[in-house]
Amino acid sequence: MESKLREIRERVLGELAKAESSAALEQIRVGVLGKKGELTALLRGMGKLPPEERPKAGQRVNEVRAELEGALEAKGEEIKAREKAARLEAEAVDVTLPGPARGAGSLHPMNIALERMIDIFVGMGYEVVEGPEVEYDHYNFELLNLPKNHPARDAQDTFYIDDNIVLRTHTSPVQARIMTTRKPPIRIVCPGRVYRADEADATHSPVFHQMEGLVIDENITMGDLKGTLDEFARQMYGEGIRTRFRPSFFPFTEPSAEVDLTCANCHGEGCRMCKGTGWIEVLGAGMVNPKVLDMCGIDSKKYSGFAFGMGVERIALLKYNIPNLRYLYENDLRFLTQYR
Ligand code: 2U9
Repeated sequence: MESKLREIRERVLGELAKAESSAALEQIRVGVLGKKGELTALLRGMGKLPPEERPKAGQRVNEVRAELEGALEAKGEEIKAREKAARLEAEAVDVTLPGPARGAGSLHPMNIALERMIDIFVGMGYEVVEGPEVEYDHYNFELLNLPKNHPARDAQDTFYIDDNIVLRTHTSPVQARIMTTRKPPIRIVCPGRVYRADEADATHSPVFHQMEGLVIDENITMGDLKGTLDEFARQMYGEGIRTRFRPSFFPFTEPSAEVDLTCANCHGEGCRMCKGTGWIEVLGAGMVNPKVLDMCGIDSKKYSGFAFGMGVERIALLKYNIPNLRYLYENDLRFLTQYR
């Protein structure tokens, strides 16, 4: 029995010295200490010994068992540490490597166009003014000579909050507010979001953007308006782009004009884009109706002024040759990233 015990001890210690993985260690442990292990079998076989030898033999087996358990544990710690070190090395991360590049955003093409528009007018001495999108009927309609029965006030065309409050249908109320609070000279542009109860299509959207301008001083004439819009057209679309005024009607201006620009596609020759006319309709304008000046508290005998209005989306579509308004609203990066 003692020789068998020694043989097991020597062999197991030898195997342990050579073991290199947790799996190999476990195999050794099961082979000697497990339910069917050699030491376990030895303990079971003690029944065959004479009774007086059993306590001594039991003690010896337990001594060897304790020694092997200790050796297994020590070896286990050693292997675990080695395996951990190997794993750390294999999984090492180079924290100095550059991360994934973060894509830089860019301005929306409509805002690129709007910033250009604003720059041009600021360059001519205009001030930029903004106002509320939820507006009183008084500023949106009444002061602009759009009286109670005017068709533009119809709920078919205008979003009403209540009887007296609307989503502004143009940025004109911003100018009306300025006229009621300041004395001339006034020279402002008013960009912003406006709302109309329109069905969306290639050229209409219920939410769109306008930029309107207003100049009021002594001796302001239609010639000033024409010169101003000529300069705007030239700076926005290039040399050789001229304006053409056609008579029109707006309640807030008198006289009023629809303003066309030379077709930038054919330089006035006539093409598909301008339907052969050589002109593209781009904005509206006129001399501020004296009735509007007086309603806003500005003496129409002393002062005169001009005003104009344009759709920012329309200006952007023309500038970038974009065929459909919807491209501006779909936020498809394949479209947006073309304009930086
Ligand atoms: C005040 C007095 C006059 C602003 C004007 C237009 C002509 C015009 C349209 C262009 C295309 C609107 O965006 S659009 O649909 N605008 O034709 N707007 S004159 O006249 C004013 C504004 C404020 C106090």
